[in-house]
Amino acid sequence: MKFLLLQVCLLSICCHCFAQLPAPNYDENSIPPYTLPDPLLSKNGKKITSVKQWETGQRPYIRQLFEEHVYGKIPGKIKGQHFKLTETDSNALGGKAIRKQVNIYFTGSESGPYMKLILYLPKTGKKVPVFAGLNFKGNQTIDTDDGIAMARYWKNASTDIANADDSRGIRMERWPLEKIIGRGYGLATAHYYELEPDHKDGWKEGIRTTLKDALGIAADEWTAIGAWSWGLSRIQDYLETDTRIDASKTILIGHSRLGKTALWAGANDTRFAKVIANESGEGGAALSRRWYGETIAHLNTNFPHWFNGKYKTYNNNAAALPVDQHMLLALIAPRPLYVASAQEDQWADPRGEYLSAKHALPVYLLYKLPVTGLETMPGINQPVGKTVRYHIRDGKHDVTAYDWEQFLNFADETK
Ligand code: GTR
Repeated sequence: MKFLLLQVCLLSICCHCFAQLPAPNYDENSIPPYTLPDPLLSKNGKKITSVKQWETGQRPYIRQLFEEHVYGKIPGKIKGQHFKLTETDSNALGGKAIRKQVNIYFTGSESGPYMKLILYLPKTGKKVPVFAGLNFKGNQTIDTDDGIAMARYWKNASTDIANADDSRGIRMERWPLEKIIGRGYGLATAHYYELEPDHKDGWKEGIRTTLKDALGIAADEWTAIGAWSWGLSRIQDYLETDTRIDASKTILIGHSRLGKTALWAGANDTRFAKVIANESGEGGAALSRRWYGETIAHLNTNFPHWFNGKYKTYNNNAAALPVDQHMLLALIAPRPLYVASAQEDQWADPRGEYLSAKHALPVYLLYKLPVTGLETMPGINQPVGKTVRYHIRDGKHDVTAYDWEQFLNFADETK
């Protein structure tokens, strides 16, 4: 009898597990039919037909739905925030660039929380547009130069390096500085851990705790993705003060979880002129209602700190969400948007990322912007689309030279 009870118990625990976390689906033919919410249908069932209706009513309403059901709140900046230039190297990258390192102090105090920003600029007389994005493993990983200040969290949850110096330059391929500079752009980046360490208890050390009183927001009212997004806006605050930079043209870029972050930051902060989400997947560009690859339940189980409490109620029930991710992409309109996928990154559902971009187009069309090219999903390595661009390249989940080549072309072509 006892044995039987134990078996029943184990079975129900297992069923519970499966109910929480189904195996990912990778079969197009097994995707149950779904209906996407219409970004242009108002709360009262009225069709939105003008930019004015979109900007004054529908856009704020949809942004608010994402805040409430998915990513949590986004506070503003703190009075007293200030910047301290800690280094200028006029001969960085073998003389090709200017490098600046800046501490962004989030409050009036230098003993309060801050973030280390690194900035590379071409040596031109003119103001330049800058690519801005967070990095995964610290500023010292984007170049081997030992003048780069070491990240405070160099040994983070996703870093298996034995000592700090071994991490120098390990992510150079993801940040092709010479190429970016050579094309006339700057690059600004900071380590995302400085805002909130990326694990379920990271909020206790991160700004959701350390800035709780200064921001007037409780830790559980927002999320790790919210905290990282907030940090991107603080980078933009700095860029606006630098006379060598054209901060009206900042191109926000993020990969994977930081691609989700870039989209949420771009949706909240319209100072970002363009947004690039590379392989941002579930909870990023990919449609949640399409049962393919990672699901909401996977996200919430593996990364409970990324999204808010309400989002957990949609585990295995994406149809109940009042939004889907094409509506997040629509919040970027009318600004140029790039959604990028990789063929071997099926976990992120490339087709779901493409469809999401396509279904955001009705909002771009309100602005009468050119949006052709996304009618059908393109083949491998064939970027398509004008204001909203999409590619799926060959290879795995990563940021490659191919991706950057397309992003730079996109930045040039969508001035
Ligand atoms: C994965 C996660 C994805 C994506 C990725 C990343 O484990 O399931 O949603 O964000 O991490 O950030 O590299």
